[in-house]
Amino acid sequence: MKPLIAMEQTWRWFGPNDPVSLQDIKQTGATGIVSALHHVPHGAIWELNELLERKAIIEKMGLTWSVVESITVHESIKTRTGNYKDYIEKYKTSIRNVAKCGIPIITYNFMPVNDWTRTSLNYPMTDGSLALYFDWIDLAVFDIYILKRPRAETSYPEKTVLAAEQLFKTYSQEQLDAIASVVMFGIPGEARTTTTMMLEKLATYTHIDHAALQENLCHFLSEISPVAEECGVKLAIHPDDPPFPILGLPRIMSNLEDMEHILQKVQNPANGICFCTGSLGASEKNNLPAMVKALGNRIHFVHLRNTKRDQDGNFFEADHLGGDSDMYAVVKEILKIQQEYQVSLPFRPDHGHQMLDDLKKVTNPGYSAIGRLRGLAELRGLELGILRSLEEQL
Ligand code: DNO
Repeated sequence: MKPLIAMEQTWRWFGPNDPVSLQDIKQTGATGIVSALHHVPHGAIWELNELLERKAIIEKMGLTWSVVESITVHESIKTRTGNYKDYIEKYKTSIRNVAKCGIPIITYNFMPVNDWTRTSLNYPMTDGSLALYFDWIDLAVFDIYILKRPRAETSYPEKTVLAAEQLFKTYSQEQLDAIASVVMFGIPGEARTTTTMMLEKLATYTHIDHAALQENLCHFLSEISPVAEECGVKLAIHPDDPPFPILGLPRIMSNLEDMEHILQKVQNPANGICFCTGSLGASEKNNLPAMVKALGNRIHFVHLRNTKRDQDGNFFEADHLGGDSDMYAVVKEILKIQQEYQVSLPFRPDHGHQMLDDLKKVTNPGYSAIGRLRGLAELRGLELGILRSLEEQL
């Protein structure tokens, strides 16, 4: 009997400055690398020579550059203002250059202003490890008292506004600065933002609602999907993290409906999803195994991670097999899709706790080695168990 198709095990590497080296990654057992040219400013073309240079470094270690994550979408494209047409053309050139290197998948996101958002990067777990955490009251403190976004308090329930007012009074300037730098953290190796820059960017969305942002995304996709298809690259949009509106911004990639909307509007096989269980799982409304089933072969890349919510919607990043999402059921659905469509999807263990020796090191938040290694090891075992039992049923 032919063995069933397993997922491709990949690992995110932020490039030569990543404290986790390619040699370290070799020892995790991952074979694929997820990487990006983080030093290239948002909107600029990813030049072929730079891509080839990065690819050579990865291959020298016997690894494969399997996924590009991410080519950031310039804010002008998201707001469809200014030089957006130019930026779309540049994006197309970058896609073509990625294709020339033989990298088959590009991940990106369409989150306005900020990439992923948390309020703490070292939230203590009972076992002494540290996790990433999102707290509504701290977000409101940032929004109302640090950023001072006009009418920010109207974005929160009264209870949260009152709690934020109390909490703000107890915070030192140092603590406030820390919250601000966490909320605006962004991606390692990319330009940092300031509250002034953030306020300016937020203002550009004043007249962009959910429908308008959706339309801007569909326009962008209708332009780039044919290029991706022609050169054999699959696109994978990353969901909103967290999957609900924050800072008064519209969010358009937070649930199945959002995903089906773009797949339906831009019917091109290159147009697909990065299924991030950690992002989507932070909303109790999302039924992840059902989403995987519904999306089928439109899932092009997978991030496996778990979150644990409280009754107010705050959440911390849990162990990969812990938390609110049923990882067994999700992985099983993904494996079924793989057999149905005869594909092996790349997945990466997304984020991990800072733990053991990594607690003494400077690490990229969420991306220390040991926590992710624990996640990868557990997921690998889970996958093997599911595959074996599926094989037995045949
Ligand atoms: C966070 C990541 C995101 C993701 C981008 C994809 O750790 O999952 O930063 O890479 O949003 O575009």
